[in-house]
Amino acid sequence: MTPTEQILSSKSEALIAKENQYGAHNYHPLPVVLERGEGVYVWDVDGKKYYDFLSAYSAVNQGHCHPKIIGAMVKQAQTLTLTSRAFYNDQLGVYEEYVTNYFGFDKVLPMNTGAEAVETALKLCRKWAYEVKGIPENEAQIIVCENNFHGRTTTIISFSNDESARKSFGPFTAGFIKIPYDDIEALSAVLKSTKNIAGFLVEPIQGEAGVYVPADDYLAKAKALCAEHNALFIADEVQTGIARTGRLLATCGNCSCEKGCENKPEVKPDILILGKAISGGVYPVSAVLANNEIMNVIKPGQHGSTFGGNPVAAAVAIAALEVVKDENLAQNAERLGVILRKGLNDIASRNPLITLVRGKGLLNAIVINCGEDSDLAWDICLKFRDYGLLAKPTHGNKIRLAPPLVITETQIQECLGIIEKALSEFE
Ligand code: IF1
Repeated sequence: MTPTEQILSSKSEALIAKENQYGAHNYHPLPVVLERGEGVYVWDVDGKKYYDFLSAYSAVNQGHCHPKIIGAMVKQAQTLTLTSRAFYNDQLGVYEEYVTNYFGFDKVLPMNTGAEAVETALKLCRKWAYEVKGIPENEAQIIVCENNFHGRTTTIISFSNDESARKSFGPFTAGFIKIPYDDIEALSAVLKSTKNIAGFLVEPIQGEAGVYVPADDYLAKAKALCAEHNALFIADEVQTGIARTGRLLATCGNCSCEKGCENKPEVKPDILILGKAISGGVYPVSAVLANNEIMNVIKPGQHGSTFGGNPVAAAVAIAALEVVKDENLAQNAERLGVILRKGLNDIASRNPLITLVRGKGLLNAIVINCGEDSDLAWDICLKFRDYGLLAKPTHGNKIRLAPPLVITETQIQECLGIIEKALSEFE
């Protein structure tokens, strides 16, 4: 039985119709039209309040419209927004010093979107492979994992195995080798098979694939294997970074400190890719960090972007990263993630609809007892919506549950109540 759904207001319907008529149909949003966000809450155009359990795919870790980040944006936006990199500006160097010290790297290459940062990392890795490692020109191979998600550019979808992301977008970029995720033997075998491996690009947790958390020692072993074979360990922390998984970076191993990779050199990436919450979801900011022997292969005029490193991005990112430390968001995510997963497992013990709970920190997912092509997870998300919680299925039968990291334990308990109540209507 599909429970009756919340009726959309004429105001919502009209705005949805506008998007359908004038916007490309490249998304299938949940039928809710939002007009305001604050902290863990968003409101629709009719004033109904919701818990945001998607956090714009982990971009608003600091909560919607965080006053400190908004204040930094407004102040800089009223002063100087964009110079291009044809000239220096008074914000970029200050940000570059701040973010490289924050994560423990020599240099940063500032970009705007996550996909741009991934593309930048791939180019950097290839250039290092030819000019430092000595791989013959155009022979570089980069290892990636099956069921990866790194963005939607033509090169990135070239190494995706998601047919809906690839179909009719060829021809594709060569130079990538796919291996199973969380399989150290497979990585070792490819690294031994050829001297032309430039690097290994991996998500510390596969978000889009349904929040797959690898074995505890996977990343450390992968990093060690890459070092043994002089290949670069490239961590895509666009979604898992910035305190989302209960530590500043998911590649930090098991510490809940704020010092990032410095504390866990055995899993410190050679190239770190950040995006989304590096700006608190306020402005498109992404970043590629590396030490000099890698980053210095890029010379003037060899890479860049109009908005990359603009003054507003610089000011916003400093504020967003300060909030992460000032408000102990990594520790909060760690503590509340344990409480959330325990609560979800308790619900699963009473309701067979949840077959699995998985995640780390406040990046979690429940697997629903249905096929990947079933509409049940979607219908459950509609019912979550009716009861005041917004979430969305990923790959059919998994529902990602990822609230802003500023959420409180009381709010987590209230959301567990909403989740159980909604699920009970499908029993
Ligand atoms: C969509 C997914 C999440 C990312 C990782 C790079 C990027 C992303 C690990 C690219 C972006 C976004 C893209 C957005 C939905 C969302 C997403 F469902 F697509 F896969 F989060 F899991 N690396 N992820 O997760 O960053 O260019 O988007 O700034 O495309 O629908 P971007």
